[in-house]
Amino acid sequence: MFTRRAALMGAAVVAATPFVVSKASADSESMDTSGAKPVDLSSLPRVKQKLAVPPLVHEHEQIATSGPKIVEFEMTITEEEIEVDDGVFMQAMSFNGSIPGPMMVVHQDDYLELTLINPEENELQHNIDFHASTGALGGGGLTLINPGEKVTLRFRATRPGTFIYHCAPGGPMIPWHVVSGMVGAIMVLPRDGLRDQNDKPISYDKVYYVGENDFYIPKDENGEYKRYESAGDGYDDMVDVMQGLIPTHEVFNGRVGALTGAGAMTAKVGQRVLFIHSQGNRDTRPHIIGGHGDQVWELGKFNNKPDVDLETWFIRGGSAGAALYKFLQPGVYAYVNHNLIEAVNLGATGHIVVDGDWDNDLMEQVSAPTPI
Ligand SMILES: [Cu+2]
Repeated sequence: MFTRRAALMGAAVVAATPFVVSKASADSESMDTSGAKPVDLSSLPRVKQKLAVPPLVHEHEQIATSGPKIVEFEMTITEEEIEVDDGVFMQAMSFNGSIPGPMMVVHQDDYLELTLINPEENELQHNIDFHASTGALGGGGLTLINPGEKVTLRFRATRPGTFIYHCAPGGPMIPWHVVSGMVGAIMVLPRDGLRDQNDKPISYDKVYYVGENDFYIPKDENGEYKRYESAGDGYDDMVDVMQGLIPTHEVFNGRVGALTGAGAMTAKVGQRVLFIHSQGNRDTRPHIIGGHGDQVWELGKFNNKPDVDLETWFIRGGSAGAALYKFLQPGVYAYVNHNLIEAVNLGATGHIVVDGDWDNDLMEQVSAPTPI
């Protein structure tokens, strides 16, 4: 039968971007699991969870108060131009309209059930690869959808930790979609909550999700950043920049300065804040200037004991880590990628504004600057 889907899979989605489908062959990335035994989950409770826009994270229990359930999420894929820095634009792709995509939180042994929507007005095929899931390219082989389609995937969250998810529609589409913004993260909490280095229960007062992205925005012959009509229109130029492996921008939450000023993170002295940090493509090294990581799950996986008292931690490209810090002094803390060129010149800087009383025992200016 010649369906609309078959037409889209086999031919160009849009005449202007014929490379899109010819390189992202649906056949090689899709998987048929129709012969598998059915599983009966009808006895499990279902919860619909609304997502928050990063750096915020949706409401959740740290310790599960009931048994495993099916947690339903819905995300819509967007293809739209964003402003990465003042006057610098990129044809971005994103999960649910934010870069990074929203953080999803479940408990170990819950089932995460995602409905992914690719609206008619989009031009490209997309899917989702959950690093927290098992099989079928992390779900990528079961979720490839054309514009005008939606798909629902369910997986059991068997391993606790923070994990990224990203679009991976095949071949050279994979890095292109990822560096165009299609990365997010999930946190699978142990059912009885987090534990510190001594195996004692530990909790957080606040949680923030910082998603770091490397962008590769082409310039014209005069050195000015270029703008394009659509993502496909800028594809060839962007690949040229990508092949050099030097990003033009390295940003937190989609834009230079997204987490400063009105977008700054906040805390109070005495509060424990959990920072989840993801990077889908490139290594990075978060650091809180003037603070520490009290407990850091650098690899993001909660079955490993956290490291303690860290100054800087390492997030491998393709992973998400978690750092817990109890703020002890008020002030404006810079949260940076401690490759300082990337932090200051390329954009990877955020702020945490912390209220409270200064502690002279921890630090005091013994004498103010004065002429020698
Ligand atoms: Cu995509």
